[in-house]
Amino acid sequence: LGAFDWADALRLEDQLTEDERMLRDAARTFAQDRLQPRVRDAYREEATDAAIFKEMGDAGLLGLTVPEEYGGLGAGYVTYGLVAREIERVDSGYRSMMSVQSSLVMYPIHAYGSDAQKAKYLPGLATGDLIGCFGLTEPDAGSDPAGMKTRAVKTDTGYRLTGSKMWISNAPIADVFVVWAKSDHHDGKIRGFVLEKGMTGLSAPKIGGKLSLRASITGEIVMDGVEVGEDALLPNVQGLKGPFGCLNRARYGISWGVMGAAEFCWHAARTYGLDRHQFGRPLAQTQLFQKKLADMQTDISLGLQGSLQVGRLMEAGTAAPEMISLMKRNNCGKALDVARAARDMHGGNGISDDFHVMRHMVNLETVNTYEGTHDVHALILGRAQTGLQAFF
Ligand code: TGC
Ligand code: FAD
Repeated sequence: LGAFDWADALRLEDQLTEDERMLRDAARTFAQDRLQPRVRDAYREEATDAAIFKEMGDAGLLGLTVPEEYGGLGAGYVTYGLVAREIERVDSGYRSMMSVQSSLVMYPIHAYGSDAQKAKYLPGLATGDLIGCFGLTEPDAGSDPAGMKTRAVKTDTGYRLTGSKMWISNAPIADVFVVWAKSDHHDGKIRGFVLEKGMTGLSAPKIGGKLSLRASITGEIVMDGVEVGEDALLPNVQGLKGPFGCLNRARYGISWGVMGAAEFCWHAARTYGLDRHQFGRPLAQTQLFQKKLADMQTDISLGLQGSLQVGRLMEAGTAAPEMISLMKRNNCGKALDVARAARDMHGGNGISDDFHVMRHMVNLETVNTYEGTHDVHALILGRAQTGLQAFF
């Protein structure tokens, strides 16, 4: 029988290739050296440092799965997941910045864009010289994006876009906007467009007062008759499968990312319990404390195994979207449970930002909601096993 490593109970490490471990280690060093030291104050001040995109680009962490000719690394989906886990170990907002840029901006331009669009945008997005955002959600269309009101009307030279998007990560600092609109020229079908900062009628005001994900800026996108050329249309996809193709990748990355946040909270709770004494012994020497640690270890170990399996299937081209829903939903819910327990196990210190666990906990409230809420993914899985549509 083999030895038991409490921090890697099911030996995830042995299931990774050497290249995967190397890129994961580089991401961990980057996250711990560059992001961890600034996160507490960024969160306190609700301040997003746009320079982080360039730093992530320099570290090779943007658009990892995009081919090298466009500035990516041509890496596999397991590597992408491992990187998301390391960034989110520091903060879900920093992972959000990375995954929007990679899965929701670079991926659609690469998968659905023209050669000219790929050449124009991808290299700058990969280096972080350009910042991207993805506009699907609207004030009146969140879980039901098919209900969007944004319209693209055909003009002599291209399209005129009118509408507004809500809760858009990176929008106020974005240079490149991938937005989804119903196009009258295509029978009202949803089409993707690439807009650029500075276009007349385009603005992206910041949404203030967030109590979650405060280190990642969020905004609206307002399109007041924005005129674009034919070359702004993403030519190679139409319908909801366009944005969903991107969401599959981002949701998958989130399933790994939240395990990083959960691992941080678990390890912090263990250390705290070993150091802190009450009633003449370490907190970690009580049955209730140990049960909580065992639950954390179990949920995280199983969550990571599930994400690894889906990643391997994505690399083989056989992953189904429902598998991604299962892992996104499970891992977000479990990470939230872990973070809430860790907050509790820190007692009064648990509410201080110096201990970081409450920041992870409130971040995970957002992550459990965006990219399809916990309940929406339950309905996707319910439909898949009953054949019955319960959304409406
Ligand atoms: P439904 O009838 O199910 O499907 C419509 C069409 O879309 C296709 N499709 C998919 N294609 C690829 N992958 C998927 N996962 C797909 N899901 C659906 C489907 O095959 C169909 O295609 P076609 O050709 O037959 O027309 O559509 P519905 O309107 O009934 O959808 C229901 C529901 C609830 C599943 C869906 O709308 C949903 O997932 N809602 C959640 C919305 C959401 O996730 N929004 C995310 C916004 S972006 C974001 O949050 C970014 S945060 C990022 C960060 O900061 O990290
Ligand atoms: P609603 O859809 O109104 O849902 C409210 C509640 O009702 C939820 O509990 C939901 O589960 C429940 N519900 C909805 N429908 C049903 C049903 N049929 N049956 C039972 N219960 C139901 N979007 C983007 O496009 N791009 C981004 O970059 C982006 N970034 C975000 C960043 C942040 C910080 C946040 C908070 C959100 C972001 N979003 C983004 C939006 C996000 O995807 C939506 O908030 C999410 O999809 C939920 O939509 P909603 O907020 O309109 O909630």
